[in-house]
Amino acid sequence: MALDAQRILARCAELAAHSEQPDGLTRVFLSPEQRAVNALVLEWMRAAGMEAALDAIGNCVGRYESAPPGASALMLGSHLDTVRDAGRYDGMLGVVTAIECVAALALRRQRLPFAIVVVGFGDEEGVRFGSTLLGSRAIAGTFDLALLDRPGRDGVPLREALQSFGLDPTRVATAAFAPREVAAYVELHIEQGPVLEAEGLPVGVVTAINGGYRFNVNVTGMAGHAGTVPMALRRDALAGAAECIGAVESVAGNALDVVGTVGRIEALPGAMNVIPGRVRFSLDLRAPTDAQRAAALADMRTRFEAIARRRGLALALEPVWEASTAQCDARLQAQLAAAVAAEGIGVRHLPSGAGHDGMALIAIAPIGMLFVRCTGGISHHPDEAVTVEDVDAGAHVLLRFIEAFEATSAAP
Ligand code: HGY
Ligand code: MN
Ligand code: MN
Repeated sequence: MALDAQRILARCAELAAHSEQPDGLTRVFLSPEQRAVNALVLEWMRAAGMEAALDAIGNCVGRYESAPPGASALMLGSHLDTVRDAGRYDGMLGVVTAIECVAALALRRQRLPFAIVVVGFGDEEGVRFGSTLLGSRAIAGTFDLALLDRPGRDGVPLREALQSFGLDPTRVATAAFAPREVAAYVELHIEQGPVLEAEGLPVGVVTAINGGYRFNVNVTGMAGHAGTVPMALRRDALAGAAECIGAVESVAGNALDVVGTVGRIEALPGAMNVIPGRVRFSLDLRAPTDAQRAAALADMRTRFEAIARRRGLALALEPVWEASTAQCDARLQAQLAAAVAAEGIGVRHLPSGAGHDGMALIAIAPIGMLFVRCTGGISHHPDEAVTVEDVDAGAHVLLRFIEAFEATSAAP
């Protein structure tokens, strides 16, 4: 089958070298590092027999034509951007493995009755602009043009960042695929959790991608002199935020499978001898069902408001992003499970607590995901790791799935 797992790992290492930080991996949307990585990925796509180019929002898009030409496509891929201080497989493994599978088909001059489109999405993590899935939403035709005015963490609006990258913000809509063009979207990704390792399995079939909210929570009190304002007279925004963050942990901790995370906090004016008057912290809240997620949010909101009232603070939740739980198509799950079994591997179905581009692509096509075991379930961390044997198993399962793929329904 000419799949080369060592080459997959070497290419992930090559991509990891393009980082904005000298001592670790951070690669954000529309950065010079993304430009370098795009050039490599487009080159690998072409070498694998694909027509490849950047689309209007900076995704790498490669097409391996069907025979006869012009058929709808099985879309594969994952994202090329990373979180801060990231691992080198979250996203990249899926893109490089998909390219490796197409290269194996091309080597055999094998054409299929459907096209294969491989996408390296430019922004899934949302690190620079807060809102996530920007690349896959553009492909799905659900990109919110209002986001073009959203400033990134560096203050540069998305519109300007696209222009500086050499892209025309007025053409973002041209990146969209019509539902009839995409028979299914299937993504290989590291599990980013401990289940496969705990059960001694190299791969697993994903049942659903948990939905999520992202908010900025703005807390406003009264700045003041740290030495003169008595404790009972303070309206300390940071002390109030700290109590709210405790409420995030207790609400999520008491609700089955709900997870709540505060990943970032800013306190102003930020001097040691000034009582913080303003605080902004992030809230990432997820659950297996939309109902569980909404109930947890309502509980958190009630507790935040009670804390704010008691402390004389103003509090506002600023929505940044929301995505519903995305169910993986049952027929795609069955086809992936058949490929796993055909490779002599036990079949394990499991949900994804992490978000993925399939949450956007489900708008135009049925979605499926194949997880690859990662060491200790560690991810979003430099210690993220996979074994060459598991990468080899993932690639062989994916290629077997591709060769046996039967288009299921059209767009849901
Ligand atoms: O946050 C997530 O779940 C994904 O890594 N974007
Ligand atoms: Mn991630
Ligand atoms: Mn990912």
